[in-house]
Amino acid sequence: MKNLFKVIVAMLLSIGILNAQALSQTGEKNGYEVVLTSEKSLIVGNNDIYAQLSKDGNGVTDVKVKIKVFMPEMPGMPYMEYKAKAKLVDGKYKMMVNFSMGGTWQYHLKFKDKDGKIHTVRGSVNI
Ligand SMILES: [Cu+2]
Repeated sequence: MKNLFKVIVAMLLSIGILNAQALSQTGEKNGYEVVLTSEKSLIVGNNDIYAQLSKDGNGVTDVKVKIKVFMPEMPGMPYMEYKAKAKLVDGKYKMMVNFSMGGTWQYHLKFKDKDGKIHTVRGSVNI
């Protein structure tokens, strides 16, 4: 019984640590503010990532958003990438991103405004 209690405490602690590593990044491009988040920590495999856009303090929901994540070629490992299109859900752009391995992934978050102009926010995440 005591051991079971220890296991449960250890699990709760690890969940807390994982949650603490949820994605939270901000970017800025051409007057647009971009906030990139995840509810859970990023993992190897499928992840739901959310992008919230605003301009002059107002939410922007009339653009098309997509993301490309990629890892450069490394010794013994080819270039890897994954692309996803976002869907607008409750004012946030939601996209499913698959990271095929751990490590540092670069991302290009692109969004096309109603004038057809494409804006790109660049960054990186660690898995
Ligand atoms: Cu790699």
